[in-house]
Amino acid sequence: MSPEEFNQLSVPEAKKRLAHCVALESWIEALVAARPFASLESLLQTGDRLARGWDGLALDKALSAHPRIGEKARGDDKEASLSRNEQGSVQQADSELKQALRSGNATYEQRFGRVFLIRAKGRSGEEMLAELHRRLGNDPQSEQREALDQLREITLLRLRDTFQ
Ligand code: 2AL
Repeated sequence: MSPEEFNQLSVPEAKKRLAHCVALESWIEALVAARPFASLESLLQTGDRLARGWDGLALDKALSAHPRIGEKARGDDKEASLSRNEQGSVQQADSELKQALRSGNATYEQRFGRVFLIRAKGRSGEEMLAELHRRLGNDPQSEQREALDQLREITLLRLRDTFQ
């Protein structure tokens, strides 16, 4: 789809086309309401600006759509297949790395009360494990900020891919 096509869609249809980017109805609605877009760059910029307004509540809501790192997303919907693709590098990982991720995920969830979120695309399993260990040292406030940044990166990558 091109930005021009996106501009022309009905509101419900335009919302449907963005549904896989993030499980946050308010972000999708605001981006659809901000049409028309003169270019892909301005669309992405608006998506990014709107995502910078997310808070902890938004993070908890959006996490429902992100399986743990190392846990294969089930289902045949678009989000599950995007997630499998993003996490491709860990799906090939050896069992030692997978076990280390499982145990790190459990420690993280105990410490912060939510699933560890990281932009997986472009990162190896080892890199994600190192990030997981580093972020376990964060205080809750800095960690929430990092997780929100990662959610924004994942969403913007998915948004960009929607328009190619
Ligand atoms: C994910 C996911 O499914 N895709 C991605 O980039 N990160 N999950 C996660 N827990 O970080």
